[in-house]
Amino acid sequence: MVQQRKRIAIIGAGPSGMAALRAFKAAESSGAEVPDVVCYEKQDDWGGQWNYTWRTGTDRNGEPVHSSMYRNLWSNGPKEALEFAEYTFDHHFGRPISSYPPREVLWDYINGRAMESGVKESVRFAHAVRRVEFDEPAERFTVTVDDLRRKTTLTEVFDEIIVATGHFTFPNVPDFDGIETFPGEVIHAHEFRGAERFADKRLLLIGGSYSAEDIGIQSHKMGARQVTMSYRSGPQGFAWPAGVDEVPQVQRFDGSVAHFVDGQSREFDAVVLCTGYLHHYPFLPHDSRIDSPNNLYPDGLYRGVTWQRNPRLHYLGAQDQWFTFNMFDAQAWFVRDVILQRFTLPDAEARQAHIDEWKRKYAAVVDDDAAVRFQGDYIRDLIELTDYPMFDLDEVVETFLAWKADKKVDILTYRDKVYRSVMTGTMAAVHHTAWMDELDDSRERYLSTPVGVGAQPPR
Ligand code: FAD
Ligand code: NA7
Repeated sequence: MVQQRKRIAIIGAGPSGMAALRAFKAAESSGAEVPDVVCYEKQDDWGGQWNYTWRTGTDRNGEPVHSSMYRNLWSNGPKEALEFAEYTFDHHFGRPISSYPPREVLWDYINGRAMESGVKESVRFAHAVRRVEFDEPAERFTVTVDDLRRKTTLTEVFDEIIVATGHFTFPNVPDFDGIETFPGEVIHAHEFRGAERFADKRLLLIGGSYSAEDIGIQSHKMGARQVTMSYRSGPQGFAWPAGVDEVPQVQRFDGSVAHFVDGQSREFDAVVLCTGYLHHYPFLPHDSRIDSPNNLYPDGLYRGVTWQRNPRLHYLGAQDQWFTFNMFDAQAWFVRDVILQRFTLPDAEARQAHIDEWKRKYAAVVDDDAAVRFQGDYIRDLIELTDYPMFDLDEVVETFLAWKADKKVDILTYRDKVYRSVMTGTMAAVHHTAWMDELDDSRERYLSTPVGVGAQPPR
């Protein structure tokens, strides 16, 4: 009897889905027999967060706009901390580039690797996955997908599913007393596309994490009159420039005035909710969906990827992220090896014991430094089980810690700093223009040497 080739569906072609495509291709190139892999991506192109759209709300097909990118998005961590171990920045660009590239340049990098792998033909673009159902006796999934171009609905059957849809798409929108009386614009960071509109405005950002920080300094860069960030748990504590500061939680709004829990009040022109995102997987039945806050070890996933209740279902990139692209690689290689049966999954009890052990380790994480180390250890654990090239994770951790220290020194200039690649040993180039003075984020401008501009030392 002819054995049917296994069929695998990857849902989403952002960096996580692209890592999965690359992982299967790497196995195939080394002579392994690999399953039939189909990747569904609802956009017309891959790259997820790094594939920009100007649209907000819904896209031209009426689908929720993917992830939460903005025009002036620059990497908020050093590229040396996200570099792929088997496709380096030096290899892609042919020369050293700076440590904090803008969005288009990072898209170029991940696109370059995926193009080199020749995996585009496995992606069905403009295909939105609507439903995934598991037939228990047959041990197979039926996937219902809308072809958004042809306006048809298809169902296909798969043996295993890899969910790679990201978790920074569906905004967490809490309610605040009286916010309906605020006369100005109220948006969530998900809808933010550029800070130019906040020039000369008094802006309130609610939230105390990356989005508040970055949209705050972008707005300062673009000439906001005043930027106020309101935190719930604790201040971010950076040495903010004049015109930017932090206050505690909003208690209520009264028209354009926000009152804070410490008794002070301020008037604002616009509000951006930087209150994070929800894990939301509308195409999955509830018992297969991650239900977790944004953290480093969402519950229910063996080794952070394989759904405990049904180990034929896998998630990539479901964690909060210090490490990104190289973590997605480690996860993708591991999931691939589970699917190829190079790694034998232990029974449910042993898997649960492993989950519990890592949850205990995570519970002992007390600060950001420990969190970075925890994620480094998590990645090491995965890579040790696969043939993904091991890299010096301790050194990447040190890069993260240096990045955090740079941010403490000056939140406006940290992106001018340079780091050494852990993969190649190459020192990054100093960018031709300081980040605060750079108003053009294009790849073309980034890779050019503008006339009259020499490489400047970091400020
Ligand atoms: P995504 O990039 O979100 O990609 C998911 C893909 O799945 C999308 O293409 C989407 O269209 C597709 N999809 C979703 N649902 C369906 C469906 N039902 N059917 C078909 N396709 C579907 N990381 C860094 O390393 N550096 C940074 O500077 C950085 N900055 C960030 C800034 C912001 C504002 C945000 C939100 C994130 C940032 N990140 C950063 C983290 C970023 O999420 C990761 O770098 C990376 O993009 C995650 O990849 P992903 O593939 O898991 O998800
Ligand atoms: P995060 O990192 O998940 O942070 C969400 C923030 O929103 C965090 O500071 C929360 O406060 C805050 N929050 C959530 N609910 C509320 C309410 N009700 N009131 C006040 N504040 C609230 O999301 P980000 O968007 O900043 O970053 C996501 C990714 O984008 C990240 O990976 C970056 O690379 C870019 P808390 O601290 O929990 O008290």
